[in-house]
Amino acid sequence: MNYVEKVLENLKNKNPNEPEFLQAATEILHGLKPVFEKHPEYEAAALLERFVEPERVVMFRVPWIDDKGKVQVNKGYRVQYNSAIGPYKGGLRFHPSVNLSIMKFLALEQILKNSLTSLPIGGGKGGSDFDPRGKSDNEVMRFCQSFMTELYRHITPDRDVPAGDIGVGGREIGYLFGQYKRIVGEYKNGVLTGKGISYGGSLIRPEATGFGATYFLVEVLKHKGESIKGKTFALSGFGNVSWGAALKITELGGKVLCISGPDGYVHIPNGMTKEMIDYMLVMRSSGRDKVQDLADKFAGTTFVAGKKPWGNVKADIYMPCATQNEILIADAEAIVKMGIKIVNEVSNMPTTNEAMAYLQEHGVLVCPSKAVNAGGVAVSALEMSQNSERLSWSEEEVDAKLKGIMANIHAQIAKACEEYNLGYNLVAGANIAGFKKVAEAMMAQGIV
Ligand code: 2IT
Repeated sequence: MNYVEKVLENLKNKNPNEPEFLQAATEILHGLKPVFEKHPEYEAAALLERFVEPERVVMFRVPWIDDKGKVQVNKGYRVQYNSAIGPYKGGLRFHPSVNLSIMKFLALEQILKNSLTSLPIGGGKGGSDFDPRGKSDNEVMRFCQSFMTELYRHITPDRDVPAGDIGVGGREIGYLFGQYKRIVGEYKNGVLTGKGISYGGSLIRPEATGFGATYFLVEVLKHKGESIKGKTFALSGFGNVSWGAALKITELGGKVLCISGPDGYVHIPNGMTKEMIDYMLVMRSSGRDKVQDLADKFAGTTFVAGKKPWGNVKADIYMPCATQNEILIADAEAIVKMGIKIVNEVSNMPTTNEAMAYLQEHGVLVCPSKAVNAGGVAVSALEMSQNSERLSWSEEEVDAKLKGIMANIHAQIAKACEEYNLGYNLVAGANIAGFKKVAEAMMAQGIV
């Protein structure tokens, strides 16, 4: 058995109840095989054994009192996975599905994603199984305050810098920051990113993940001698990420033919208008979590209950923007059958390993999420820079930097593909390009 397979076997034996974590680890480690063939010194330093083991995992109780006066208890997590190239950096997810496996998969992906941005940020992730759906503003505030009352002792602007993810947006970051400031008694706004503009947030951070995903796609299309203008898109989700993507795609002359939610998808045959895209924010902040609201409000749209867009909406490019494992093997088969040529993954790990293999074997170009969605965390790192120098940059400045970062990620991946003879396999190239810098930093820093 080769080195990578040995480490993977051991990982499976030691973490048998963590399917999402093992899925991400398998995908990444298989992609890294050529690196270890080229660098036998990595095996001697047990680099991979150290890379897959988180530096630290914090799990804690989050007690809070709901509006009826009843005591509620949730689980809280922070996975501080790898700090070889910078302080731990990654979002907080509040969703009932959150467990240790999901936290570890997200944190592991985040290490390579953050490395790809070329900015000095390590990998981390956190969150809670708290369900924000149907909660009042006061309940969300009390929950966030309790969550931070434990988390604060594990984070500082130089140690670990959380941000948002599913279920954590500007409102939650505000409450979390308020409580952090109150406990430590100092104004350290670099401890969280995704803040409001009035207290140290960065312009373009809300748009960054969706804009970055579109800028990455622009590079991929350029490589093929094409552009976004006139192309049609099927998006899933209707949160912050798909909102930003819909905005930028539409601005660049593409047409967004659908978005989706847990209740089904909405087909928009003429493409989303600016009013519809703006309405996504209203739907999200309503806390209803129903995409049907869009079809109820706008004529010329159709709500399809209980279905995903994949294989049902014909478009040039598919962009999953909802959550992990939204493209299963049956969806992959439907995608191939429909003749879809590009899947631009935006949500973290939207495709199962089986579905990914099927898509690639059948000639679908998959742009991997750890590269495609890196614009979000990249602008978070730019927010940290602005906080450090106590200045705010203009919208144009941040957007130009984001574009440059996404183009650079594409260039790094293309270079890794060339170096390792991978053709234009962006999935394999992204793993290798992201890992390279982390591996070099870990080797330089000794056995830690
Ligand atoms: O998955 C992600 O990259 C995020 N949720 C953003 C993380 C961040 O620190 O901005």
